[in-house]
Amino acid sequence: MPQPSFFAKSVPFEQIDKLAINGGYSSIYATGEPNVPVVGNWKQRFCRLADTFQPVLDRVYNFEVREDDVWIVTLPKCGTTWMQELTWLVLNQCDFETAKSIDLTIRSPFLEFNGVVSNVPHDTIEAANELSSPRLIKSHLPAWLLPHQIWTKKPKVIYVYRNPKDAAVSYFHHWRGMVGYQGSKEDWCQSFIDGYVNFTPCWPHVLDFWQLRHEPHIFFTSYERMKSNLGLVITEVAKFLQRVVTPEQVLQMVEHLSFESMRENPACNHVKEFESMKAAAGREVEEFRFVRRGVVGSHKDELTAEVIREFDLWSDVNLRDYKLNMDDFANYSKY
Ligand code: PPS
Repeated sequence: MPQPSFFAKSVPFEQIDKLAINGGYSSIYATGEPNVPVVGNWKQRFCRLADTFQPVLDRVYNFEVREDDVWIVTLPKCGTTWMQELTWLVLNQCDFETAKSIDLTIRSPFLEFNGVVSNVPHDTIEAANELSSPRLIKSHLPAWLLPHQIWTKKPKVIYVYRNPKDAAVSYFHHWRGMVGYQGSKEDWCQSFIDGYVNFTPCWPHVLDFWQLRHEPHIFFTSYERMKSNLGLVITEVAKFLQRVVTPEQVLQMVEHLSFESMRENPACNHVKEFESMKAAAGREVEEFRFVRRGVVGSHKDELTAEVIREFDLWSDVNLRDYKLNMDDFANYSKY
């Protein structure tokens, strides 16, 4: 029997009772030293995940990577879908027709989705295995939980950062709409800060990719940059992937990728995932539009001053030793 690559320590129920819908959560640790450099002592690094992820993690870790894959890695709600659609178009000669007619989750699978929703027939790891090259694959896992071949075969990896206050607000709406969370926004934010929601803790996730940003196969950018100059980010992604996009195609993409267009585009609103989550939960959930608000700084009118202060303090504590602040991540450009 091969040794498992990870082990799980259960999170006591009292710590997650405000968050968990049902089932437990665990802190996942690596069994051996990861083959990618991580910030801090790898033995103390963990990632919090619902226990439904446990059957999926080794399958993900041992997933067969191809050199010409492109990976989109993010914390949840940081502009993943937006960047997936952008990158898919760059890789597929701006084939807008196919982009509109085939759900993005089919064109670009979410590798560990069966950890989020375990009792669905669609196996996203199998789907990713069967996809023809060049594949575009999404993951929210931290660097050291990703398929280990990423760090030897070195396919291109695009990492999108977003201000955690905005990401947490967006994640709250997602958790309510997609998963049926009934708790308060304040409890949700506290769980995010304390690192009890899937894929957290947040800052080590960001910092691992930040320290890799100069590697030729890593492209680090932000939701904030996409909002401030989408055309520029499109040309940078094309450069990174060594693909050609004409100025006219950039204009067409900017239109296709605008908030308004994507909001009205069923292929980009995770309709299939939403349906399978609803079916798996066997319950009604309130109307939820995935492409929701699309604003930089949305936390300002959605969080209280006290919660914002807590977030800022937490960021400061986590970034101080690295002499970094949130603008460093939001403004960074590889080129
Ligand atoms: S997920 O579930 O992790 O894959 O979510 P993710 O795609 O990372 O993030 C969803 C947020 O991205 C916003 N979004 C956009 N903003 C601006 N323009 C466009 N075209 C766009 N497409 C998606 C989406 O609205 C979510 O953010 P919030 O703040 O909730 O609006």
